[in-house]
Amino acid sequence: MSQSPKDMRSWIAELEAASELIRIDKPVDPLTQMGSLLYQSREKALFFENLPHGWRSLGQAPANVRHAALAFGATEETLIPLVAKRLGTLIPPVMVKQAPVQEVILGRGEFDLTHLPVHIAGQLDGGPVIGSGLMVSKDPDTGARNVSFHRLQIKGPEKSGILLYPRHSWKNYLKYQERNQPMPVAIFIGHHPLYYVAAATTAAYGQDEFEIAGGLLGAPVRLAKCRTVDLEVPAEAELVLEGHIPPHTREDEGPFSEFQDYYVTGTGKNPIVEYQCMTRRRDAIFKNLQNGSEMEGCVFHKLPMAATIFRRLKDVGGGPNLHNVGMLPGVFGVVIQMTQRAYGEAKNLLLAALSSEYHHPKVAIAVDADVDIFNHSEILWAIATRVDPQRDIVVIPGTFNHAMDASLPELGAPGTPLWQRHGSKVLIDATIPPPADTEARAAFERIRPRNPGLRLENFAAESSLPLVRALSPLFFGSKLLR
Ligand SMILES: Cc1cc2nc3c(=O)[nH]c(=O)nc-3n(C[C@H](O)[C@H](O)[C@H](O)COP(=O)(O)O)c2cc1C
Ligand SMILES: [Mn+2]
Repeated sequence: MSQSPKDMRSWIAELEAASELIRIDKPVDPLTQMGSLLYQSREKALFFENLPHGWRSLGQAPANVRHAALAFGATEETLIPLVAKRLGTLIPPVMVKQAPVQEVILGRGEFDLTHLPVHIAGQLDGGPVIGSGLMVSKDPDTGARNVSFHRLQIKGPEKSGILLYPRHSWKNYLKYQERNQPMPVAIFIGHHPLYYVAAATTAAYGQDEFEIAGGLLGAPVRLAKCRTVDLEVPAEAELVLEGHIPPHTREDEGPFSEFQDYYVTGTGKNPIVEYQCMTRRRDAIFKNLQNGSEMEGCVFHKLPMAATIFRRLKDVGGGPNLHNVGMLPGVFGVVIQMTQRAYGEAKNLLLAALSSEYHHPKVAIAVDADVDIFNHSEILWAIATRVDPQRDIVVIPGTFNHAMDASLPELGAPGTPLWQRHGSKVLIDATIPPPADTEARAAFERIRPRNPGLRLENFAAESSLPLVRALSPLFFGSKLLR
């Protein structure tokens, strides 16, 4: 283990060593070109080396679950149980005096947000949006810290819009607004992905996400005091914006390429951020983060959500036989992989999964251990072949749903305390009878070939071997053959 703390530079090196990083040395225009390149790169991270104003930037890192597993030293299958376990450990941060992120300190008039390589992701986006900013704010009553993601639409050299979804930072903001005071904020950009996972974790109100980050990292987060606000930021971040969100001010914000793969939700009259200071490393690297279904933003949405729900479910009914939890594309669906101990147990877990820290889950599906939850056609197969709709599908009407679910009726508007969607939820139990009921379970025994260990390449003609080898991950990737 190296002594130096994990940061975005160690992450870039790790990606490159794993052949997961593509360097781009040709000039790229963030406003017209970068979004398209990020959108295409679902397999590899991109490192832009030639951006306007001399900037370099990292994007699509993690591009997928394989990259996320690399960041945690896990595999696709062990990732969620491992993160769930680490979420149970909180390590308080430590304060440091020397902070690389404060090598350069720029006051009002000395920095210009429009010179950052902030990109426009989608065709209908309202403008360039910082998607990689993690905002630190405090509860003015208790001083408790909160760290969370917020889209920041650039509106001028020292000003951005902000979407404050009704959760912890919004709650903090409403307290400041009540007092007619601006909310001081510090936004850090560019760090190791475990910081991003911690920021995307919704825990109890008042829980400092830097303690969560410490638990995920297995080491305390190193914090430095900000220069113009009474807040702390990670010393090894790449860049920090210090500012405040004025009370009552609302301006047009959005549309923006969002996590469900739509533009419109959240668009409206939203608060703004005014910045008075930028600090950064001398050779700071920017971080671009693109949203959209199954883009980098979704990896950060889904990973802590699945792990948090896993943590809740593992104790439902005194310890079920829970194997894994996965989120579906668009983030409103959750899949529980479990083996029921008794009839009806899956429904109990499904109810719990629909009512967690997170607003997103609307569709909850339970499947057995023999269903590969990383293969969505397997999940659809289980629904089609293991579900008696009148018995196994339950719709719960009149629930509180995620305010950015376009399929449900919207109440209130973004930027107001009434903003929500009032809709419904559905649970689908696609598990099979418990192992104790051997006879009933036997009807669902899956087909396996005789001699599953045989390998096609040992039988194919010499001339066909290259073809067989090229396709072998497809032939032998099936978990049923293992
Ligand atoms: C990629 C990504 C983008 C997000 N963008 C926003 C956003 O623009 N506004 C917002 O309020 N929450 C956004 N979130 C959600 C929250 O930051 C996140 O879920 C976090 O848990 C909320 O923290 P809090 O509950 O401590 O306030 C985003 C999450 C991710 C993963
Ligand atoms: Mn929080």
